[in-house]
Amino acid sequence: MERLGLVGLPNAGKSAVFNALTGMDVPVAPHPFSTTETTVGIARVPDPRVERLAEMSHSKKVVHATVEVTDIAALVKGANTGEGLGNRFLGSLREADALVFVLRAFDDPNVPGESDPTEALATLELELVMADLESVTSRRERQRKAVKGDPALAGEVAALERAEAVLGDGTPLYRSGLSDDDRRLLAPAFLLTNKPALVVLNLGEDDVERATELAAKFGDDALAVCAQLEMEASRLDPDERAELLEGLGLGEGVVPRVAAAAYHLLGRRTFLTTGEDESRAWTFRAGASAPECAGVIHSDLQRGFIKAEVVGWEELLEIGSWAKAKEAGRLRVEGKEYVVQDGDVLEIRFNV
Ligand SMILES: Nc1nc2c(ncn2[C@@H]2O[C@H](COP(=O)(O)OP(=O)(O)OP(=O)(O)O)[C@@H](O)[C@H]2O)c(=O)[nH]1
Ligand SMILES: [Mg+2]
Repeated sequence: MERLGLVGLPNAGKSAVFNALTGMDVPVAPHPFSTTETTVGIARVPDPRVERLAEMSHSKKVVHATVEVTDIAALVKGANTGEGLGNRFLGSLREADALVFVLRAFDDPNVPGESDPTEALATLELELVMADLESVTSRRERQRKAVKGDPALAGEVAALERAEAVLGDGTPLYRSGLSDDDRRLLAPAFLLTNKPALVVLNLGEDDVERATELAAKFGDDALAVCAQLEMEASRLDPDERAELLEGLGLGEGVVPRVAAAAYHLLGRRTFLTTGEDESRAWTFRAGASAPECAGVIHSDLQRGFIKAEVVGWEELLEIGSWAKAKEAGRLRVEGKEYVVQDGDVLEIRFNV
C-alpha cells in the first residue's frame, strides 16, 4: 500500500489534515507540538467508478483503494541540531512513498505561528536536506571502504558523492536533476528528499475561492485545502458531508484530491473488478502488465495467469452487465503482454 508522510511546522494543521484524510481523531490543538508521537492511519480513496459498477452488478460489498498516511511531530528551524523536538521523527517517514508538506496559509490570532507558506517550505526543505546530508555522508564513508572489497559498489559510491554535493548546496534531491539511475542507486540509503513531494496549502475559510490560484505557486501537483473544515466534515455522514463541502465551495473535499495528486505523483493507476460479491478498485503502477495486475489481487493469479478479459468501465456500464458484455463479444481477451490501462475492468483466468 502507498504511504504518504505529512511534514510541517508546528500548528500548520498536519493533524487536522490527517484526521480529515483518515477519519481518526489524533489531538489537534492551538499550541505547538501537540503531536508528540507518530500515528499511521488509512485513508480510503473514494472512486465513483466503483460505486457505479457496484450498482450495476448489485454487489454485496464495495471496496475502495486505500493509502496510508503518517502524522508526525512538527519540525522547526534547527531541528537537525535538536531545536524543538529534534528531527528523530523523520525516521518514521523513511518508509513513506511520498512526502506531503502541510503549509499554513490561514490567519488565526488564536493559533500561534506564522502564515508564510513560502518561508515554511524553505525551512522544512532545509531540515530534510540536513538530515539527508548526514545519512549520505556516513553511508558514503562506509561504502568507500567497502568498495575496495566489492567493486560492484562503485556506482553507488559515485551516486552518493553526487548526492552529497547537491545536498551540500541545500537542494533537495527531488529537485536536483540527478539521473534516474543515481536516484535508484541511492534507494538503499532511504533518503527523505529522494521521494517525490507534494505541497498541501492549508487555507483559511475566507480564501477557499482562491484555492487554485494560491496552490499554483507551489507547483502543478500542489493543492489547497481547508483542514479544519474538512476535519469537521469528515465526522458527518456522507450525505451531510457532501452538502457541507459543496456549500462551502470545497467540492468533493480533501481526500479524493490528495489521493489523486499522490497517485499522479507516484505514477499509480486504478483497475477495477466487479461481481455480485464485490466491486473493487485496485492500485497498480503505470505500465504494469496484465499478470502483474493479477498479482495485485493474489499471487496465485499471477503465477497461474492464462488470460485477462478486459473492458473499459464506461463501456461496461453502457452495456449494463458483465454477462451481457460477454454475450455480445465486447470483452477483449488479453494475454501476458497486455499493459493495463486506468479504468480497465478485469477478470483474470488462471490455473494453479
Ligand atoms: N482557523 C483555522 N485553524 C486551523 C486550520 N487548520 C488547523 N487549524 C487549527 O490550528 C491548530 C493546529 O492544528 P494541528 O492540526 O494540531 O496542527 P499540527 O500541524 O498537527 O501541529 P503540531 O502537532 O503541534 O505540530 C489547531 O487549533 C487547529 O484547530 C484552518 O484551516 N483554519
Ligand atoms: Mg499535530
